[in-house]
Amino acid sequence: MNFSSLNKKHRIPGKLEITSEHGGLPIAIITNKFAKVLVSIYGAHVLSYQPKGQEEVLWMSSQSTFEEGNPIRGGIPICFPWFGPHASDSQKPQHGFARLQMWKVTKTADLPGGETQLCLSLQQDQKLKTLWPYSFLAEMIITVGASLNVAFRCTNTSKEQLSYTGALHSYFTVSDIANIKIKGLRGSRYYNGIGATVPSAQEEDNLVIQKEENRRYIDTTSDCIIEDSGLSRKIRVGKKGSRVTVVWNPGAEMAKKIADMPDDGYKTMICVEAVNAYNDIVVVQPKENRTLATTVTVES
Ligand code: TA6
Repeated sequence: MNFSSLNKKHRIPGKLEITSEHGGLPIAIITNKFAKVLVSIYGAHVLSYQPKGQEEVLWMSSQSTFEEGNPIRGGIPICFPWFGPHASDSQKPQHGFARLQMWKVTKTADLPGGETQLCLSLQQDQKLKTLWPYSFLAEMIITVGASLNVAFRCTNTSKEQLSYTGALHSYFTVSDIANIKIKGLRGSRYYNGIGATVPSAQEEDNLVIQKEENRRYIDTTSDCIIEDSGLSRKIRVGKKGSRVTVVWNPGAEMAKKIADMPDDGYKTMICVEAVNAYNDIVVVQPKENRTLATTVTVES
């Protein structure tokens, strides 16, 4: 990776630099009047979001490897073109291949309101064709303003209809899992875990996390709010282009089995994910596109 030519083409003085951190992976550092955001070009993966004067919002594992070939544990991974294990071939990577690819920087912009934007892209090549036969253009548009907006757009560049599942699998940092309430899911039906086939309904206003949770809420487009009494803050997680929300915390036992997560890592993280899966599989006709986006805002 030639950092100096990438920088020459795309840097925005005082606002966006592309540098090498985290084991040599190219990282875009965005700093503006709103926030500081780090984005790994590998995986088109937002690593860190720190609004001005605030604590870090995203959780990142201290044991993440930051090596090509491995997914990054934390931040905002993109799952595409499938969510979870591949439906018929367990040899194919969990959550698809997009988070395991080096993306291309296509554009950076200093927007009129002072927001900073970074656009990345990924296209089919011979290697990816063996994993997924469709021709596509995937784009990640990251906008740093009063909120962090991450938009994933997939354009069908093949001659036939394509379909996929996916997610913006956001990890949020919390003071302690015991201090949080998640609002916004009351009345929604969810599959409780990967294998569940009959949905349960959430009666409570607040979801509290007391054990491993892997809830897959269907038919919901609402914002979720993570209320953290320990940090006296609320994180609002909005989304577009998704009717499924997943809330995941591995709990104590599962966390021990996740190689790139500290044993006690589960205590300070919660995933609230904007998902396309189950009854929300994306179908795209040739030359058309679909966008999945999440917006993260810190509220006091
Ligand atoms: O979205 C929740 C989930 O699908 C869980 O089942 C869990 O496996 C998690 O994602 C993390 O997956 P990963 O492949 O990143 O370890």
